[in-house]
Amino acid sequence: MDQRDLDLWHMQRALELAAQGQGLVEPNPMVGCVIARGAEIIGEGWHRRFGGPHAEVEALRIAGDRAAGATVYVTLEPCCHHGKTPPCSRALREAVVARVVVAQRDPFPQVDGGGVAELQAAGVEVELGLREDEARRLNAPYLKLVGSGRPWVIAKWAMTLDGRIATRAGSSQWISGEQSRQIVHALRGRVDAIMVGRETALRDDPLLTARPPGPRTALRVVVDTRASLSPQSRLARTADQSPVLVAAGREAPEARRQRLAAAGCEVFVCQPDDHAGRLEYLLDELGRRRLTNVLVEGGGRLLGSLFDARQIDEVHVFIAPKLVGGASATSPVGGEGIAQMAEALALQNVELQRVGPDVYLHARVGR
Ligand code: AOF
Ligand code: ZN
Repeated sequence: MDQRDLDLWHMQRALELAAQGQGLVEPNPMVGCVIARGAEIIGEGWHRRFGGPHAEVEALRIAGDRAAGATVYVTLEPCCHHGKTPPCSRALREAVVARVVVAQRDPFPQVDGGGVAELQAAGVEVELGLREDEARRLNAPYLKLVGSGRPWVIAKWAMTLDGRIATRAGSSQWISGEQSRQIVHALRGRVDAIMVGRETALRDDPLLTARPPGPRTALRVVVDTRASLSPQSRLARTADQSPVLVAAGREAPEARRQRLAAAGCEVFVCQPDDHAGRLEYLLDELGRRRLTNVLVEGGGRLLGSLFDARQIDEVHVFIAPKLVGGASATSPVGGEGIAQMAEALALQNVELQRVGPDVYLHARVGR
């Protein structure tokens, strides 16, 4: 293996390590680190949980004195700020490593090139950009939050082969099979918020919790302009166990707001007068709270509004081999939609899988 292949190989390993932090580190990025002498790995680590040691520190601890003169592979630029832990750039300098290979720059304002600059100033050879696309894909939600102040929006739906999320009479349980629903629960267990529209909350009376629980407990959000969620709903009745936010509009009657607040829900008023404006206002607020991933579970109206506002970043779709027909049966994404096929949202990184009787497709929205 020549040096370039060796570099790619070790960075691949660092990316795999980083991915193990998913659901545990947010709103921090996932970061993995490998320390090597030639082909031999002498230390590795990853950022395991929010507030915990950074990947480089873990890997340096294992490598010990052998880190001197070694090459460090890290999926994100080493930090140079005093956060919850001392700067990694300093730890690397003190370990007198010879070379640091970085997949991508950290746009976090307190780092943003400073980590690389500090290492170079200390005479460490730095290479930036190896497997950068993969690193960016892995941390796309973190990058979006740091860059735009808004969370990464994941749309999820289950539909029949003829593209319906309910029959003409509104019956929707169940479309997908048991194994598909387990995947949804795993998704719920790693995101920061789970969002539905008012109609879905009313019709399905969902709990929106992960069963079994995952690494994090999501904030449950109902987009409910008139604050019409019933205090008797399963969401409101469990608000003391896991939080519920009702995203209302200014026109929501005061009595309803108070009733929901008394039931333990947080009522958040989205100020704008138009639906699209209110949604963006809500996403900004979720971003301010450092929520990184938001899972939107429908219904068609909410997903349509998000689609029209170009706010969907990723889709997870379960297609059941069933037909229900009916011109009035709901389809997954409503809203205005687009007129010309050439304007369709193009999906990238499409992954397909068979799950029990269903087909599971997930993909990113191209930008
Ligand atoms: C690294 N290695 O493994 C990670 C980094 O809250 P703190 O102190 O953990 O700092 C969070 C910031 O540190 C985060 O926003 C990102 O810029 C960087 N994360 N940096 O060198 C790591 N997790
Ligand atoms: Zn660090």
